[in-house]
Amino acid sequence: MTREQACAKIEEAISQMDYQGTPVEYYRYGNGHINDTFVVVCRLNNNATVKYLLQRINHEVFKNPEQLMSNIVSITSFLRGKIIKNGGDPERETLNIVPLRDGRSYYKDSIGSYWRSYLFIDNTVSYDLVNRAEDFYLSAFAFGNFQRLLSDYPAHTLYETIKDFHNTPVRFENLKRAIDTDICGRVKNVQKEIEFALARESEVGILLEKQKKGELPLRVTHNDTKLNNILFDKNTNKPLCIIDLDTIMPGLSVYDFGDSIRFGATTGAEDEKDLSKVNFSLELYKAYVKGFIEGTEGSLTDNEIDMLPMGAKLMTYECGIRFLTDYLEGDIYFRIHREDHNLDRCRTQFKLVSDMEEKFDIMHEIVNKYRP
Ligand code: ADP
Ligand code: GN1
Ligand code: MG
Repeated sequence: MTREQACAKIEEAISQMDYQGTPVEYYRYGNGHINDTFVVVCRLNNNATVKYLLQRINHEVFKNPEQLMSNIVSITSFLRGKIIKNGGDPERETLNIVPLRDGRSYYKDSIGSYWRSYLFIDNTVSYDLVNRAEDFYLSAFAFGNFQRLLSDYPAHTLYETIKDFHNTPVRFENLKRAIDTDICGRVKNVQKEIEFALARESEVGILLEKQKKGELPLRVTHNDTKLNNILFDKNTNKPLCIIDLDTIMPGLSVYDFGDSIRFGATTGAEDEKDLSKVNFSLELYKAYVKGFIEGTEGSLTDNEIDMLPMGAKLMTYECGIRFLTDYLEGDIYFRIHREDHNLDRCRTQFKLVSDMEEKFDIMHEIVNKYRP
Protein backbone atom coordinates (compact mmCIF):
# COMPACT_ATOMS: atom_id res chain seq x y z
CA MET A 1 0.00 0.00 0.00
CA THR A 2 1.36 3.45 -0.87
CA ARG A 3 1.54 6.23 1.70
CA GLU A 4 -1.36 7.98 -0.05
CA GLN A 5 -3.51 4.84 0.11
CA ALA A 6 -2.67 4.35 3.80
CA CYS A 7 -3.61 7.97 4.55
CA ALA A 8 -6.87 7.54 2.64
CA LYS A 9 -7.76 4.60 4.91
CA ILE A 10 -6.99 6.58 8.06
CA GLU A 11 -9.11 9.45 6.77
CA GLU A 12 -11.94 7.06 5.88
CA ALA A 13 -11.91 5.78 9.47
CA ILE A 14 -11.78 9.30 10.90
CA SER A 15 -14.82 10.28 8.84
CA GLN A 16 -16.87 7.53 10.54
CA MET A 17 -16.13 8.57 14.13
CA ASP A 18 -18.50 10.65 16.19
CA TYR A 19 -15.84 13.27 16.97
CA GLN A 20 -16.64 16.77 18.17
CA GLY A 21 -15.59 19.53 15.74
CA THR A 22 -13.67 19.13 12.49
CA PRO A 23 -10.63 16.85 12.16
CA VAL A 24 -7.67 19.03 11.17
CA GLU A 25 -4.61 16.86 11.80
CA TYR A 26 -3.49 13.33 12.68
CA TYR A 27 -0.15 11.72 13.54
CA ARG A 28 1.33 8.41 14.65
CA TYR A 29 1.66 7.90 18.38
CA GLY A 30 3.11 5.61 21.06
CA ASN A 31 5.51 2.66 21.22
CA GLY A 32 3.17 -0.34 21.11
CA HIS A 33 4.34 -3.48 19.29
CA ILE A 34 0.93 -4.53 17.98
CA ASN A 35 -1.67 -1.94 16.97
CA ASP A 36 -1.27 1.15 14.79
CA THR A 37 -1.98 4.15 16.96
CA PHE A 38 -2.72 7.74 15.88
CA VAL A 39 -3.79 10.97 17.53
CA VAL A 40 -6.51 12.89 15.71
CA VAL A 41 -6.86 16.60 16.45
CA CYS A 42 -10.27 18.23 15.92
CA ARG A 43 -11.03 21.94 15.92
CA LEU A 44 -14.18 23.16 17.63
CA ASN A 45 -16.29 26.20 16.62
CA ASN A 46 -14.67 28.31 19.35
CA ASN A 47 -11.26 27.44 17.85
CA ALA A 48 -10.25 25.22 20.78
CA THR A 49 -8.96 21.75 19.88
CA VAL A 50 -9.82 18.32 21.17
CA LYS A 51 -7.75 15.16 20.65
CA TYR A 52 -8.82 11.56 20.11
CA LEU A 53 -6.88 8.34 20.00
CA LEU A 54 -7.48 6.30 16.85
CA GLN A 55 -6.28 2.71 16.51
CA ARG A 56 -6.19 0.20 13.74
CA ILE A 57 -6.65 -3.12 15.53
CA ASN A 58 -4.10 -5.65 14.37
CA HIS A 59 -6.45 -8.34 13.13
CA GLU A 60 -3.62 -10.72 12.25
CA VAL A 61 -3.04 -10.88 16.00
CA PHE A 62 -6.62 -10.43 17.20
CA LYS A 63 -8.53 -12.76 14.92
CA ASN A 64 -11.95 -11.69 16.12
CA PRO A 65 -12.10 -7.89 16.58
CA GLU A 66 -15.88 -8.04 17.17
CA GLN A 67 -15.39 -10.19 20.27
CA LEU A 68 -12.41 -8.10 21.37
CA MET A 69 -14.48 -4.90 21.20
CA SER A 70 -17.36 -6.57 23.01
CA ASN A 71 -14.97 -7.36 25.91
CA ILE A 72 -13.70 -3.77 25.98
CA VAL A 73 -17.19 -2.25 25.89
CA SER A 74 -18.26 -4.42 28.83
CA ILE A 75 -15.09 -3.97 30.89
CA THR A 76 -14.84 -0.19 30.42
CA SER A 77 -18.48 0.36 31.34
CA PHE A 78 -18.08 -1.87 34.41
CA LEU A 79 -14.97 0.08 35.48
CA ARG A 80 -16.72 3.38 34.78
CA GLY A 81 -19.45 2.40 37.27
CA LYS A 82 -16.87 1.58 39.94
CA ILE A 83 -14.86 4.77 39.34
CA ILE A 84 -17.99 6.95 39.64
CA LYS A 85 -18.96 5.13 42.84
CA ASN A 86 -15.48 5.80 44.27
CA GLY A 87 -15.72 9.50 43.38
CA GLY A 88 -13.08 9.30 40.61
CA ASP A 89 -12.99 10.84 37.13
CA PRO A 90 -14.46 8.29 34.68
CA GLU A 91 -13.15 10.18 31.63
CA ARG A 92 -9.52 9.90 32.77
CA GLU A 93 -9.30 6.82 34.97
CA THR A 94 -10.50 4.35 32.37
CA LEU A 95 -10.55 4.19 28.59
CA ASN A 96 -13.71 5.62 26.99
CA ILE A 97 -14.71 4.35 23.58
CA VAL A 98 -15.76 7.05 21.13
CA PRO A 99 -18.49 5.44 19.04
CA LEU A 100 -19.08 5.76 15.32
CA ARG A 101 -21.78 8.11 14.08
CA ASP A 102 -24.08 5.08 13.86
CA GLY A 103 -23.38 4.13 17.48
CA ARG A 104 -21.19 1.07 16.87
CA SER A 105 -17.93 0.69 18.77
CA TYR A 106 -15.65 -0.02 15.80
CA TYR A 107 -15.45 0.49 12.04
CA LYS A 108 -14.55 -2.11 9.44
CA ASP A 109 -13.15 -0.29 6.43
CA SER A 110 -13.47 -1.19 2.75
CA ILE A 111 -10.33 -3.37 2.83
CA GLY A 112 -11.28 -5.19 6.03
CA SER A 113 -9.19 -3.28 8.60
CA TYR A 114 -10.80 -2.59 11.96
CA TRP A 115 -10.67 0.84 13.63
CA ARG A 116 -11.70 2.17 17.02
CA SER A 117 -11.35 5.42 18.92
CA TYR A 118 -10.90 6.40 22.52
CA LEU A 119 -11.01 9.73 24.27
CA PHE A 120 -7.41 10.94 24.35
CA ILE A 121 -6.30 11.20 27.96
CA ASP A 122 -4.29 14.39 27.94
CA ASN A 123 -1.47 15.50 30.22
CA THR A 124 -0.27 11.95 30.72
CA VAL A 125 2.89 10.06 29.99
CA SER A 126 3.74 6.37 29.62
CA TYR A 127 7.22 5.01 30.44
CA ASP A 128 9.34 2.42 28.65
CA LEU A 129 11.77 2.19 31.56
CA VAL A 130 11.36 2.64 35.29
CA ASN A 131 12.94 5.88 36.51
CA ARG A 132 12.32 5.53 40.22
CA ALA A 133 11.38 2.56 42.41
CA GLU A 134 8.53 4.66 43.79
CA ASP A 135 6.92 4.91 40.30
CA PHE A 136 7.17 1.15 39.92
CA TYR A 137 5.61 0.63 43.34
CA LEU A 138 2.72 2.90 42.30
CA SER A 139 2.27 1.02 39.01
CA ALA A 140 2.15 -2.26 40.96
CA PHE A 141 -0.51 -0.90 43.24
CA ALA A 142 -2.49 0.26 40.17
CA PHE A 143 -2.30 -3.14 38.44
CA GLY A 144 -3.15 -4.95 41.68
CA ASN A 145 -6.06 -2.61 42.27
CA PHE A 146 -7.22 -3.10 38.67
CA GLN A 147 -7.40 -6.84 39.28
CA ARG A 148 -9.26 -6.25 42.55
CA LEU A 149 -11.78 -3.92 40.86
CA LEU A 150 -12.55 -6.66 38.36
CA SER A 151 -12.69 -9.46 40.93
CA ASP A 152 -16.51 -9.48 40.90
CA TYR A 153 -16.75 -9.29 37.11
CA PRO A 154 -18.17 -12.53 35.65
CA ALA A 155 -15.00 -13.90 34.01
CA HIS A 156 -16.82 -16.58 31.99
CA THR A 157 -18.64 -13.89 29.96
CA LEU A 158 -15.38 -12.62 28.45
CA TYR A 159 -14.13 -13.88 25.09
CA GLU A 160 -10.63 -15.31 24.84
CA THR A 161 -9.21 -12.71 22.43
CA ILE A 162 -6.02 -14.68 21.76
CA LYS A 163 -6.23 -18.39 22.33
CA ASP A 164 -3.59 -19.79 24.68
CA PHE A 165 -2.10 -16.34 25.18
CA HIS A 166 -0.14 -17.23 28.33
CA ASN A 167 -0.08 -20.96 27.71
CA THR A 168 3.68 -21.38 28.04
CA PRO A 169 3.67 -25.06 26.90
CA VAL A 170 1.91 -24.02 23.67
CA ARG A 171 4.41 -21.17 23.21
CA PHE A 172 7.18 -23.73 23.71
CA GLU A 173 5.70 -26.02 21.03
CA ASN A 174 5.48 -23.02 18.67
CA LEU A 175 9.17 -22.37 19.23
CA LYS A 176 10.06 -26.00 18.50
CA ARG A 177 8.03 -25.87 15.28
CA ALA A 178 9.79 -22.66 14.22
CA ILE A 179 13.17 -24.31 14.87
CA ASP A 180 12.22 -27.41 12.84
CA THR A 181 10.84 -25.36 9.96
CA ASP A 182 13.62 -22.75 10.00
CA ILE A 183 11.80 -20.84 7.29
CA CYS A 184 14.33 -17.97 7.20
CA GLY A 185 17.48 -20.03 7.72
CA ARG A 186 18.14 -18.17 10.98
CA VAL A 187 18.48 -21.16 13.32
CA LYS A 188 22.25 -21.20 12.77
CA ASN A 189 22.52 -17.68 14.24
CA VAL A 190 20.85 -18.49 17.54
CA GLN A 191 22.15 -21.84 18.80
CA LYS A 192 22.90 -20.43 22.24
CA GLU A 193 19.43 -18.94 22.65
CA ILE A 194 17.74 -22.12 21.42
CA GLU A 195 19.75 -24.21 23.85
CA PHE A 196 18.78 -21.86 26.70
CA ALA A 197 15.10 -22.11 25.80
CA LEU A 198 15.00 -25.89 25.35
CA ALA A 199 16.88 -26.54 28.60
CA ARG A 200 13.93 -25.18 30.56
CA GLU A 201 11.23 -27.44 29.08
CA SER A 202 10.49 -29.14 32.42
CA GLU A 203 9.26 -25.87 33.90
CA VAL A 204 6.97 -24.56 31.17
CA GLY A 205 3.81 -26.24 32.51
CA ILE A 206 4.16 -25.43 36.22
CA LEU A 207 1.51 -22.69 36.44
CA LEU A 208 -1.04 -24.35 34.17
CA GLU A 209 -0.75 -27.60 36.12
CA LYS A 210 -1.48 -25.75 39.34
CA GLN A 211 -4.48 -24.11 37.69
CA LYS A 212 -5.77 -27.50 36.48
CA LYS A 213 -5.45 -28.93 39.98
CA GLY A 214 -7.48 -26.00 41.33
CA GLU A 215 -4.50 -24.58 43.23
CA LEU A 216 -4.53 -21.30 41.29
CA PRO A 217 -7.89 -19.59 40.62
CA LEU A 218 -8.92 -18.18 37.26
CA ARG A 219 -9.51 -14.44 37.47
CA VAL A 220 -10.12 -11.53 35.13
CA THR A 221 -6.62 -10.42 34.25
CA HIS A 222 -5.10 -7.79 31.97
CA ASN A 223 -2.38 -10.10 30.59
CA ASP A 224 -0.18 -7.34 29.15
CA THR A 225 0.85 -5.40 32.22
CA LYS A 226 3.97 -3.72 30.96
CA LEU A 227 4.72 -0.31 32.35
CA ASN A 228 3.91 1.52 29.11
CA ASN A 229 0.36 0.23 29.38
CA ILE A 230 -0.26 2.66 32.25
CA LEU A 231 -0.76 6.36 31.71
CA PHE A 232 0.78 8.44 34.51
CA ASP A 233 -0.63 11.88 35.27
CA LYS A 234 1.99 14.45 34.16
CA ASN A 235 1.14 16.81 37.02
CA THR A 236 1.01 14.38 39.94
CA ASN A 237 3.15 11.58 38.39
CA LYS A 238 0.61 9.09 39.77
CA PRO A 239 -0.74 6.19 37.68
CA LEU A 240 -4.02 7.37 36.25
CA CYS A 241 -5.34 4.88 33.73
CA ILE A 242 -4.63 1.32 32.69
CA ILE A 243 -4.79 1.04 28.92
CA ASP A 244 -4.34 -1.57 26.19
CA LEU A 245 -7.32 -3.68 27.20
CA ASP A 246 -7.17 -5.98 24.16
CA THR A 247 -5.96 -8.98 26.15
CA ILE A 248 -8.35 -8.76 29.08
CA MET A 249 -9.43 -12.35 29.55
CA PRO A 250 -9.70 -14.96 32.24
CA GLY A 251 -6.15 -15.69 33.42
CA LEU A 252 -3.92 -16.12 36.45
CA SER A 253 -3.05 -13.26 38.81
CA VAL A 254 0.61 -14.26 38.59
CA TYR A 255 0.59 -13.56 34.83
CA ASP A 256 -0.11 -9.89 35.51
CA PHE A 257 2.46 -9.78 38.27
CA GLY A 258 5.06 -11.60 36.18
CA ASP A 259 4.64 -9.58 33.01
CA SER A 260 5.19 -6.34 34.91
CA ILE A 261 8.32 -7.71 36.52
CA ARG A 262 9.83 -8.86 33.22
CA PHE A 263 9.38 -5.41 31.71
CA GLY A 264 10.04 -3.21 34.70
CA ALA A 265 12.30 -4.87 37.28
CA THR A 266 15.34 -4.42 35.09
CA THR A 267 18.12 -1.92 34.60
CA GLY A 268 17.82 -1.98 30.79
CA ALA A 269 15.18 -1.50 28.13
CA GLU A 270 13.37 -4.51 26.66
CA ASP A 271 15.42 -4.15 23.48
CA GLU A 272 18.80 -3.07 24.95
CA LYS A 273 21.61 -4.46 22.78
CA ASP A 274 24.30 -4.19 25.45
CA LEU A 275 23.44 -6.99 27.85
CA SER A 276 25.87 -5.72 30.48
CA LYS A 277 23.27 -2.97 31.03
CA VAL A 278 20.46 -5.46 31.58
CA ASN A 279 20.24 -6.83 35.10
CA PHE A 280 17.33 -8.04 37.16
CA SER A 281 16.81 -5.47 39.90
CA LEU A 282 15.86 -6.84 43.31
CA GLU A 283 15.16 -3.31 44.48
CA LEU A 284 12.54 -2.80 41.77
CA TYR A 285 11.19 -6.32 42.26
CA LYS A 286 10.71 -5.58 45.95
CA ALA A 287 8.90 -2.32 45.20
CA TYR A 288 6.56 -4.15 42.82
CA VAL A 289 5.85 -7.05 45.20
CA LYS A 290 4.88 -4.59 47.91
CA GLY A 291 2.64 -2.53 45.59
CA PHE A 292 0.94 -5.51 43.97
CA ILE A 293 0.14 -7.23 47.26
CA GLU A 294 -1.20 -3.97 48.69
CA GLY A 295 -3.20 -3.20 45.53
CA THR A 296 -4.89 -6.60 45.49
CA GLU A 297 -5.86 -5.92 49.13
CA GLY A 298 -5.78 -9.39 50.61
CA SER A 299 -7.60 -10.98 47.67
CA LEU A 300 -4.67 -13.23 46.63
CA THR A 301 -4.62 -16.78 47.99
CA ASP A 302 -1.54 -18.25 49.70
CA ASN A 303 -0.85 -20.37 46.62
CA GLU A 304 -0.95 -17.32 44.37
CA ILE A 305 1.48 -15.50 46.64
CA ASP A 306 3.78 -18.55 46.66
CA MET A 307 3.80 -18.55 42.86
CA LEU A 308 4.69 -14.86 42.34
CA PRO A 309 8.40 -15.55 41.75
CA MET A 310 7.57 -18.39 39.35
CA GLY A 311 5.11 -16.08 37.57
CA ALA A 312 7.90 -13.53 37.11
CA LYS A 313 10.32 -16.11 35.78
CA LEU A 314 7.86 -17.87 33.47
CA MET A 315 6.41 -14.68 31.98
CA THR A 316 9.94 -13.47 31.24
CA TYR A 317 10.90 -16.81 29.73
CA GLU A 318 7.66 -16.96 27.74
CA CYS A 319 8.17 -13.49 26.30
CA GLY A 320 11.75 -14.42 25.43
CA ILE A 321 10.67 -17.52 23.51
CA ARG A 322 7.93 -15.53 21.75
CA PHE A 323 10.55 -13.01 20.54
CA LEU A 324 12.83 -15.87 19.50
CA THR A 325 10.03 -17.62 17.63
CA ASP A 326 9.15 -14.40 15.82
CA TYR A 327 12.81 -13.86 14.90
CA LEU A 328 12.95 -17.39 13.45
CA GLU A 329 9.69 -16.91 11.58
CA GLY A 330 10.83 -13.66 9.94
CA ASP A 331 9.46 -10.97 12.32
CA ILE A 332 5.83 -11.40 11.43
CA TYR A 333 4.22 -10.68 14.82
CA PHE A 334 5.98 -7.95 16.82
CA ARG A 335 6.66 -4.67 15.03
CA ILE A 336 10.43 -4.24 14.56
CA HIS A 337 12.41 -1.05 13.99
CA ARG A 338 15.82 -2.51 13.13
CA GLU A 339 17.50 -5.70 12.01
CA ASP A 340 17.60 -8.40 14.71
CA HIS A 341 15.26 -6.35 16.90
CA ASN A 342 13.35 -9.43 18.07
CA LEU A 343 16.62 -11.24 18.74
CA ASP A 344 17.83 -8.35 20.90
CA ARG A 345 14.52 -8.45 22.76
CA CYS A 346 14.83 -12.21 23.26
CA ARG A 347 18.34 -11.84 24.68
CA THR A 348 17.32 -9.29 27.31
CA GLN A 349 14.53 -11.60 28.47
CA PHE A 350 16.86 -14.61 28.72
CA LYS A 351 19.44 -12.55 30.60
CA LEU A 352 16.74 -11.63 33.11
CA VAL A 353 15.65 -15.26 33.42
CA SER A 354 19.18 -16.37 34.35
CA ASP A 355 19.50 -13.50 36.81
CA MET A 356 16.20 -14.51 38.40
CA GLU A 357 17.33 -18.12 38.64
CA GLU A 358 20.38 -16.98 40.61
CA LYS A 359 18.28 -14.82 42.90
CA PHE A 360 15.24 -17.08 43.19
CA ASP A 361 15.61 -17.69 46.95
CA ILE A 362 15.80 -13.98 47.65
CA MET A 363 12.76 -13.42 45.42
CA HIS A 364 10.84 -15.80 47.69
CA GLU A 365 12.15 -14.13 50.83
CA ILE A 366 10.93 -10.76 49.56
CA VAL A 367 7.49 -12.17 48.83
CA ASN A 368 7.34 -13.63 52.33
CA LYS A 369 8.24 -10.28 53.81
CA TYR A 370 5.17 -8.65 52.25
CA ARG A 371 2.81 -11.62 52.55
CA PRO A 372 -0.34 -10.32 54.30
P1 ADP B 1 -0.39 -1.43 21.57
O1 ADP B 1 -1.37 -2.57 21.73
O2 ADP B 1 0.14 -1.35 20.21
O3 ADP B 1 0.64 -1.47 22.64
P2 ADP B 1 -1.69 0.69 23.12
O4 ADP B 1 -3.19 0.57 23.24
O5 ADP B 1 -0.89 0.30 24.29
O6 ADP B 1 -1.25 -0.09 21.78
O7 ADP B 1 -1.37 2.20 22.72
C1 ADP B 1 -0.07 2.63 22.34
C2 ADP B 1 0.34 3.86 23.12
O8 ADP B 1 -0.60 4.93 22.89
C3 ADP B 1 0.36 3.68 24.65
O9 ADP B 1 1.57 3.16 25.11
C4 ADP B 1 0.10 5.10 25.15
O10 ADP B 1 1.30 5.85 25.18
C5 ADP B 1 -0.80 5.70 24.08
N1 ADP B 1 -2.25 5.66 24.42
C6 ADP B 1 -3.09 4.60 24.27
N2 ADP B 1 -4.35 4.93 24.62
C7 ADP B 1 -4.33 6.23 24.99
C8 ADP B 1 -5.34 7.18 25.43
N3 ADP B 1 -6.64 6.85 25.52
N4 ADP B 1 -4.95 8.45 25.71
C9 ADP B 1 -3.65 8.82 25.58
N5 ADP B 1 -2.66 7.99 25.17
C10 ADP B 1 -2.99 6.70 24.87
C1 GN1 C 1 3.02 -6.75 23.04
O1 GN1 C 1 0.75 -4.52 22.61
P1 GN1 C 1 1.97 -4.30 23.46
O2 GN1 C 1 3.10 -3.65 22.76
O3 GN1 C 1 1.54 -3.60 24.75
C2 GN1 C 1 2.38 -8.12 23.29
C3 GN1 C 1 2.68 -8.58 24.71
C4 GN1 C 1 4.17 -8.67 24.92
C5 GN1 C 1 4.77 -7.30 24.63
C6 GN1 C 1 6.27 -7.32 24.70
C7 GN1 C 1 -1.14 -8.73 22.11
O4 GN1 C 1 2.44 -5.79 23.91
O5 GN1 C 1 2.12 -9.87 24.92
O6 GN1 C 1 4.48 -9.05 26.25
O7 GN1 C 1 4.41 -6.83 23.30
N1 GN1 C 1 0.94 -8.01 23.06
C8 GN1 C 1 0.31 -8.95 22.34
O8 GN1 C 1 6.73 -6.02 24.78
O9 GN1 C 1 0.87 -9.93 21.85
MG1 MG D 1 0.53 -1.25 24.69
